[in-house]
Amino acid sequence: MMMSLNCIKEKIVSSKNIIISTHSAPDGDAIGSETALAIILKKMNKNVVIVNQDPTPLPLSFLEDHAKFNYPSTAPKTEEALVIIVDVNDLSKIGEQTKEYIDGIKNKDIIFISHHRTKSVENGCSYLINETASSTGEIIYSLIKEELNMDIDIKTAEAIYTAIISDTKSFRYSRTTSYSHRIAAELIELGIDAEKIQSEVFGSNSLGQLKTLGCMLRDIELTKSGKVAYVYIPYSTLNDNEVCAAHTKGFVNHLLTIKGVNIAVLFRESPDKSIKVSIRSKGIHPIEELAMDFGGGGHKFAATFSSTLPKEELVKKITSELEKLVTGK
Ligand SMILES: [Mn+2]
Repeated sequence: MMMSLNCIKEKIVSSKNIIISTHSAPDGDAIGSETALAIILKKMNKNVVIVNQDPTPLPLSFLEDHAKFNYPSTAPKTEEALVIIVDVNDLSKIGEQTKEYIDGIKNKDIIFISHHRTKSVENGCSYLINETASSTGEIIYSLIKEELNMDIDIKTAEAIYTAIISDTKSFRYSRTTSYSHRIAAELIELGIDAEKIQSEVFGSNSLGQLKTLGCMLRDIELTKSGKVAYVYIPYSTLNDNEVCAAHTKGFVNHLLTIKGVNIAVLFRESPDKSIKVSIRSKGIHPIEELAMDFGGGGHKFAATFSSTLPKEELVKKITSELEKLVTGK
């Protein structure tokens, strides 16, 4: 069932216990949205518990002062709750143990709040999906301001700002709108230190991360047209530099900065030998369908999937599909 912001408000008002969760390997939009929502719901005297499968990534650890993050094993159990899952719309993406934790709540309503397109809807779950929002943080802002009529304090403002800059890469991506900028302007007027948050989110690389990035940059290739850039990162590169997969997030965007390139693809080998494929498009050629054909998805111009095809076959298949797309041949 699709749901409006107003219906979510009613659910929140009539619930005492609220569980907040998000996708595994959470990013800035996920953690920022959870944090902002948790602060506001606490102010509304709700019992709020955030339950995440995975730890908060290091660059976002400053938000751990703003809200408490629990794992499924340590989160207090409850018999009855409203479950709000942000930045994702699929129970299979919140992590096995988190799903078990939620399954264990006897009486519950589950609401997904996200800006990711829904492929399927689950029975008994409600969805608020706004595909035009730059980030889930933007939807949370609307919920807080327009429906809950709550004031945004500094900590909430920092969390929302983190969510928006994370998903727009500091207002650079195509889904950034005047609304995104207006929200940011308001948050800055509230007194957040935007520069500090920017450097927390984007300036917290480890040495290993930069070395991994260096290896990747060295190996970039272009297709014949020069419009598709791609690169393969073997698992050994991550392992040698003591870097986990989450730390390569955003690497693919470097490929898009090559002049003339319209589509970038990062192939990253996982420990189990499968290959995670991240595709980014500058906003001319939609690539979501291709990712969906391989069982993945995302947004029109940014999508991912995993494949167990052998490396050579997969790279050839994807780059030639994309080459066809950009050359129209
Ligand atoms: Mn997001």
